[in-house]
Amino acid sequence: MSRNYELFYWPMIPGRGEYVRLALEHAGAAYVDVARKPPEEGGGIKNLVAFLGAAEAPLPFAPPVLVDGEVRLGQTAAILDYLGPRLGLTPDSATGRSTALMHQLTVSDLVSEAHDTHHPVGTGLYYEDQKAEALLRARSFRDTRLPKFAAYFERVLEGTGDWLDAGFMSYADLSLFQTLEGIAYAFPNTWARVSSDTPALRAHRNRVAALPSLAPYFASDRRLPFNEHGLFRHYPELDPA
Ligand SMILES: N[C@@H](CCC(=O)N[C@@H](CS)C(=O)NCC(=O)O)C(=O)O
Repeated sequence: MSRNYELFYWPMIPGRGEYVRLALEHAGAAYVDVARKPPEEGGGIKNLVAFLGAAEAPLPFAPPVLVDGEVRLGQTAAILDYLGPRLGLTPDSATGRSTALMHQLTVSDLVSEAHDTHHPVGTGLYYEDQKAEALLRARSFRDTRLPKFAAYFERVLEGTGDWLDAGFMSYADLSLFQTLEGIAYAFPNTWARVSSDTPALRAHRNRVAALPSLAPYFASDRRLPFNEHGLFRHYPELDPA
């Protein structure tokens, strides 16, 4: 826990970097958020892009990237699977570790589907240039996909109790929380409907929100508020009453 992890992520964007930060912050791990440092100290977007482009194996595809000494990892789920045992955020057993990863990957699928509501055609295009498709995609997310994911996690929690894996809070619990926060921000009307049918999920979100380990982080400027540059964006037309 005393090592200095390095996290590389877009400095002002509330995106997948948040998932890694939550795990590090919960554990009280020492880490440097490299891109948030001043450019002359190696921070900023230019340095981040140069870091990502450096041909060093293993070469991660996209941020977030975690560096721990010789270890250099991309892919949020792989990073969390690596950090889990080191931060006490996965059970010791192989089954427990795989279960956490399974839940994380399902959360990642939900995150991608939420993202695709505002960028259904191309991530490199403006939202305004794919608005017609976004309206269609968001309808399917609201009516079918989000209720299906929510009902699934509700069923899991009905079976396990407080956490996704019975009796053990893992990084996947933190990730589910972050995702529900994002969805409640982006789709407040839809979330009000969906969450009224999923009391265990509502309670889970409140349980993570109240963790004393995260209180200093939530009160700090390290915690980025959601905005229309991140994964979860609030466009009222995508979330009718
Ligand atoms: N599956 C990857 C996705 C990584 C990803 O899409 N990162 C975004 C920021 S949240 C990015 O910068 N992508 C650049 C790109 O895909 O070109 C993960 O879970 O980490």
